[in-house]
Amino acid sequence: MSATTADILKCFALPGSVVSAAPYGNGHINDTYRVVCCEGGRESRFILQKINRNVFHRPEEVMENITGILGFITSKIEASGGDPQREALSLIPAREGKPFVTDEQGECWRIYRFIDRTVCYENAGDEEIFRRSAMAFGRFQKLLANYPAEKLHVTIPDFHNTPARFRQFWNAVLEDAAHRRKEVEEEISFLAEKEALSRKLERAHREGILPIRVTHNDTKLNNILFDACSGKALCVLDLDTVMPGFSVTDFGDAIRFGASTAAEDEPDLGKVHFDRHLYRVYREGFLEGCGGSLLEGEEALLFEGAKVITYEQALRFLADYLAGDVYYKISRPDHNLLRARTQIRLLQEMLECDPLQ
Ligand code: ADP
Ligand code: GN1
Ligand code: MG
Repeated sequence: MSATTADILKCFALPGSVVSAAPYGNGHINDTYRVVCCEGGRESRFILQKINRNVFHRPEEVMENITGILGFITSKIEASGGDPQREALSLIPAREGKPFVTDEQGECWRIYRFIDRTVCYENAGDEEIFRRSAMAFGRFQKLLANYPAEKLHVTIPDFHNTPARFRQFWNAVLEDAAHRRKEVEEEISFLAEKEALSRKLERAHREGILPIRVTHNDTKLNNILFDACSGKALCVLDLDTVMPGFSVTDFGDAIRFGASTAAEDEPDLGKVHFDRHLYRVYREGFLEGCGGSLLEGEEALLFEGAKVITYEQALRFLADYLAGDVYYKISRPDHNLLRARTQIRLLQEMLECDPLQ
């Protein structure tokens, strides 16, 4: 445990003494640690996170959103006879009363209760797991349907504004800060050719087909915990990006990650395919989870959402590769390039099929 983590942990009223704090999970954004405490021979676990300030410029606004959302979700879970301690994240307040601590460097830290006896999946593999995650994300959206959206801070402006993402990508190409442009001309041309895709959802919104809702905005499978015993999709995690958005974007983000035959960073593109069966499984689960709350026009745009978000993610990964890996965590020099290539491969296959046929 580093001196910093030890000092931060002292700011929270944890039970007994801290036994360990070690890096945990596979998130690309925050620094996550699993903390083990011991009191009278009894162990309890927590998740300590340092919010990435490079990504979230106003972490206190992120925390304000999260406390509001968790309060809202918790009372709904209680009202329906559920167990909010397992079905929702719960924050441990700092000793001075706030739900987070800011250190001398201005870094913002928070602690969640670790939800025990759960599993987190990095890929779908089993279709039943994927179906359950779809229902959970659909339900999450339904649960927040009447959350006062005007209370939410926009934690990352233009987060899923794909035309803006295209402009950021193009700037990264022009700047070529890491001198990598020459290696990726083929990928750049493909993405530039498909620029029209970036405008599809915004246009549908302007035409009144796609309403703004409160959405999760980061619906990867590894942002859900499953009950280890029952297999139920138990708890939706990673609430940093809950903001007003489009339902089809939440749908699409889960598809590009989970309806793939390989990991997001698979180096062998021969293994990367868009899995139409998994797509159908997720679609069914998501619609069931939404419980009839989607409009006909939104339902018709679900596959469009998947294509647009896969395209957007390719833009984001490749832009970060060109910029010199300044946004996503990487564990090899070409990590963002590998990620961009899997998204391009998935998009190419999506563009050539109708998954409902
Ligand atoms: P990031 O924003 O970096 O993706 P997450 O909030 O998604 O961070 O957390 C990273 C990982 O930590 C998750 O994918 C999950 O495996 C694990 N995790 C997060 N919160 C909890 C929790 N309360 N209980 C158990 N595991 C958790
Ligand atoms: C990031 O935090 P994590 O790993 O769940 C990113 C998502 C991307 C995803 C790609 C705040 O999600 O938008 O889709 O990586 N989160 C943020 O794997 O940028
Ligand atoms: Mg995450």
